Amino acid sequence: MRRILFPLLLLCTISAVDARVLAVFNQNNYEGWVYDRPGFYMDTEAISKNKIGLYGSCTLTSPQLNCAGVDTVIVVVNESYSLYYQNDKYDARKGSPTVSLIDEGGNVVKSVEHVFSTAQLQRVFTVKIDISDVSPTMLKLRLSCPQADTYCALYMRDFVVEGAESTPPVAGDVNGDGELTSADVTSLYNWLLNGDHSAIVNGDVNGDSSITSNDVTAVYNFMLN
Ligand SMILES: [Ca+2]
Ligand SMILES: [Ca+2]
Repeated sequence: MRRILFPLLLLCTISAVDARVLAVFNQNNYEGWVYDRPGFYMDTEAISKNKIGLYGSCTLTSPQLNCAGVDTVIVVVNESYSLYYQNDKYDARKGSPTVSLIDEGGNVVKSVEHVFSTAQLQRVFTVKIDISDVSPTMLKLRLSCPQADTYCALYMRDFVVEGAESTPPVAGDVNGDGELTSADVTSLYNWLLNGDHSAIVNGDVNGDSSITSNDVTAVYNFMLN
């Protein structure tokens, strides 16, 4: 059963060598995302039926992303709409959302503010964050809008977080740390025996679209050759 749980992940890691999918947020895939709106509770069922609104102090935070080997995190928002009340005091661009990457301790390691241009409305947009100089590989993505005196709101329903790699993957590098070692075998065993996929980035070593003991054999073959 476990062998078929990752068809999407496997397809992504195989077909997109230079950019793999790190996380997806849409109506069918919102597990692990945390919507934080003080004084307001929105459960996952509600998230599945609504666009996520960001304004004031609201944030939307991704599950942990394994960014090993990733040089650029790319957020591709496929459907959104934004509201501005622009006047002499409030500037649309300054009120546009912020995209941040945070480490396991909750610290912001990278941040891109004002991701919109001066356009009043952008339904589709892309944000790229260079993390080539960032040490931690386990990161979370956080979307937020400026606090307080801005009149801005962003509503989203569908976006993808991708990781672009500048270096080609190492054959048999299951855990994505850029090296072929016994840790890659351990990563596969942790999945096959315990269902722990936290250290698997490219588990389908032999390219048959499933993760099985044959991939352990494939890793050993790469080690021997
Ligand atoms: Ca490795
Ligand atoms: Ca396989």
